[in-house]
Amino acid sequence: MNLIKLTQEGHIGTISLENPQKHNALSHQLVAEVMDAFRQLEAEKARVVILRAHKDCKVWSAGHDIGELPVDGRDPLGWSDPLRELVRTIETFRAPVIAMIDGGVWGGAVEVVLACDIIMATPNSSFAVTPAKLGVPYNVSGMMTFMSAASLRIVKELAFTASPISAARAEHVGMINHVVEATEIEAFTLEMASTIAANAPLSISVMKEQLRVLAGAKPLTPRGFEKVQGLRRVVYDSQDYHEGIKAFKEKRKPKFNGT
Ligand code: LCV
Repeated sequence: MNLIKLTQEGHIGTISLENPQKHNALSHQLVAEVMDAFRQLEAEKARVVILRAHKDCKVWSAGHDIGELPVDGRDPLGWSDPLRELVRTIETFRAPVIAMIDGGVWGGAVEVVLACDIIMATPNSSFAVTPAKLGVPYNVSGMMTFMSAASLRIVKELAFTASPISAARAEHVGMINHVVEATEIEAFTLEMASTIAANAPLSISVMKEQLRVLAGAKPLTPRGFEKVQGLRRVVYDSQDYHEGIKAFKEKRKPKFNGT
């Protein structure tokens, strides 16, 4: 493991993203290491996991590794995409996962954070949902993660503007649990983790799974799902999708023309 750090103290595991050169972009390799860390913590019967990044990072995670987004007509966010696998790993991990945020969270990394059970952030943290900035057609379960975390109106503002919102605004709208000064956030998070770890793990585990199943119980007909998938294909086959990725790689603003 060289892109993350895994530590465990008693029943509390901590996974820290440690790839500042790439702003902790959620590459196949980084996600594979995080998922391996979760497997180890599962085996160690950890009762709480803290998911954080290295100290004093300006960017907690830059989201999906844009260099790994397919441009050959494949769904960029299909079932086996690393971002999708990481979100499912967090959601189904049998113990609570606490996201401890300091810095900017971008794109799919916002969904990873929202898939966590409890979120703390420092005042200078921000959250930007970026599909519209890149021309990416976000996927159905991903949109459900957002809908479970904020009101539809807030999700639409985040998705349509692709602009970052502050930790204070995110807390105000109930998207995150606490805003805590950078000097105190580690102790604050550890204290909450210790409280949870001292409670009954089986009871907490079943409540986490109940809430996941209930939150995901949405009426979506096969015809409705196939319609959405068809619309998404139009997007990831579009010139705009290719332009969004090309513009990022060429470090310039994209020029979208709606085709
Ligand atoms: C690969 C990167 C990345 C990156 N991938 O530093 O949600 S969806 O649908 O959009 C989904 C598909 C998704 O999650 O897409 C990714 C969404 N992420 C973003 O839009 C954030 C893209 N990154 C940035 O806007 C900037 O890097 C921020 C603002 C995060 C930091 O800006 P800063 O000026 O501090 P650089 O941009 O210079 O980045 C440093 C290096 O990290 C690479 C970037 O290409 C650069 O590499 P080089 O040094 O080789 O040029 N990098 C940053 N983000 N998501 N690589």
